[in-house]
Amino acid sequence: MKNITRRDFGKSVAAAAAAAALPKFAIGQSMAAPRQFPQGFLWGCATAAYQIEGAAAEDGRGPSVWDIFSHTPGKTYNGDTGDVADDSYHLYKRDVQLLHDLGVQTYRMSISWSRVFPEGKGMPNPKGIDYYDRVVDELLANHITPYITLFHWDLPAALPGGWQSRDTSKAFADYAAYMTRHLGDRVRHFMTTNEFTCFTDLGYREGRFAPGLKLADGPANQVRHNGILAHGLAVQAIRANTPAGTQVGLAENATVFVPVIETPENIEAARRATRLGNAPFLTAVLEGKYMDAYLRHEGANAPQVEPGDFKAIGSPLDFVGLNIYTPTYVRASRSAWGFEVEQPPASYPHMASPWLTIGPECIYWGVRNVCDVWKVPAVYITENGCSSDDVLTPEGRVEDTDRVMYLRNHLANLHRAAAEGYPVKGYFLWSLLDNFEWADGYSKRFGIHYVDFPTERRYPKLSAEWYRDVIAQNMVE
Ligand code: PNW
Repeated sequence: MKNITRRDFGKSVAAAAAAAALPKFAIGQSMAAPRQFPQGFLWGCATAAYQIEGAAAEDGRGPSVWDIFSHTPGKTYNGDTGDVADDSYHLYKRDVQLLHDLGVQTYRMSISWSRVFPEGKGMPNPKGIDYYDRVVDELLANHITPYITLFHWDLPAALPGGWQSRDTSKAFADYAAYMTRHLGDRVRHFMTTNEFTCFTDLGYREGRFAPGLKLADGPANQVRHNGILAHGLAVQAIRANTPAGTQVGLAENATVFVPVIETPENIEAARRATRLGNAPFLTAVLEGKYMDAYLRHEGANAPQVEPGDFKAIGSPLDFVGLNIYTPTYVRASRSAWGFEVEQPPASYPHMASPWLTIGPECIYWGVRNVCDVWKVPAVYITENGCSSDDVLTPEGRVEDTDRVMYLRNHLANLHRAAAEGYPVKGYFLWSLLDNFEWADGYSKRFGIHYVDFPTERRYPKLSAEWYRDVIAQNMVE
C-alpha cells in the first residue's frame, strides 16, 4: 500500500473540505486555535542545590542528611552521592549560559542550608553566602529572574533530631530570615520548602530518602507537622525581613486527582479528594487547620499542635507552586468519602522512573482543583518533567522524543488551564540538567541538557531545542 505522507493527507483533507464547502484552511494548518500562553507568562527551568552543586566539602559547607545518607552503603543506586554532581558550584556560569541560550525569563534554584549555616544555626559561613551572591548576580546580569527555594531536602546533619524536633522548624525560620534579608534586595520570589511528603514521609516513615528512618505513625505524623510548621514560621520570617512586594510561596507535590471521565460527579469527587488526599500538608497550610476527618483518621497518632502553630502555618501566601508529574484517577462513589481512587492497571505507561506514570491532563487538574478548592491568587508549576533512557550519540546528540512528547502534552493541558482563566503565572521545567536523582543516583536523567558526568560536559537534548521554540513563541504547538 502506498504510504500517505503528511502532505498527501493535507491535500486530501483540503479537497474533502472544499467539496463539503467547509471553511477553508491551508494545508498543514490546524483549524484549532494556536495554544498561545498569556502575555507575560514566565518560562523557566528548575534545579536543586544538592542535585547539581557538588563541592560538598568545599569552602566550609557542612554535611547535610543527604551527604550522610548517600554515603551509607545500600541507600542509593550504585552508591552514588552528590559529592560532585554537576559541579555547578564551579560551573554555574556555564549553567546560566544554558538558561540564557534557552531564552528563559526565570530560574528556580535552591539554597544549601548547610553551605550557609554549616551547623544549621549559629555562625553563617561567608563563603557559602558569596556563592549564592555570585549565582544570583550572574542570573540578573542575564536578565533571568531567580525564584529561590530555601529548603529542598538537604537538612544540615548537625541539627539534633532533624525534623523530629520542633527546634529544627525554628532553626529553619532563622535561616530563612537571614537568607532573605541578605538576598531580598535582589530576589523578590521565595519558596519555603519543597514537597513535604518527600522530606517527611519518604525520609522518616518509609526510609527511602534521608535520613532513612522508619518511624511509627505517631512520631512520623509529628515530623509532618514540624515540616509544615517550618514552612509557616519561615513565611513569617521572610515577610518580616524583606521589602514589601516580596512574593512568598512554597513548592508542593500535592496529589493530583483526575476525574476518570469528566462528568460533574467525578469532577466533584476530584475536589473532595483534593482536600482529603492532601490533608496533612497543602490543605492544612491553605486552610490554617487540620481537617477533622484527618484528625479522626489518625486518632491517637494525630500530631501534637501547640498554640500559635496554625497562625504561622496558615500564613497567607502570594502563590502556590505545584510540582506536577503524575495523575491519580478518581471517580464518584457512594462511599463515606464520596470518591474512590482507581489503581492503574499493570499496562499503564510510565517514563524511565517506574513511579512516573503518564497522564498529561494531571497538570490541568492540578491547577484547577487547587484554584477551585482554595481560590489561591496565583499558581506556578514549580516542577514538571520526566526521566528518559537518553543516549548520547557519537555526534553529541540526544534524541529524547519521548521527553518532548511528555512535555508537549503537559503544556497543551496547562494551556487549557490558562485559557479557562485559572491564574497560572509560570512554568519551571524539571530539570535544566541531568543531576543527582536522590535514591536513584545518576541512573535516571531528567535534564533537557545531557550531562556527561566524567567530563561534566553539557549537551542540549532535542527537548532543549524544542523548549527554546516554545519559549520564543510563548506557545505550544
Ligand atoms: C521531585 N515520587 O521529587 C523533586 O522535587 C526533585 O528534586 C526530583 O528530582 C524530581 O521530582 C524528579 O523525581 C519527587 O516518587 C521524587 O512520586 C519522587 C516522587 C515525586 C517527586
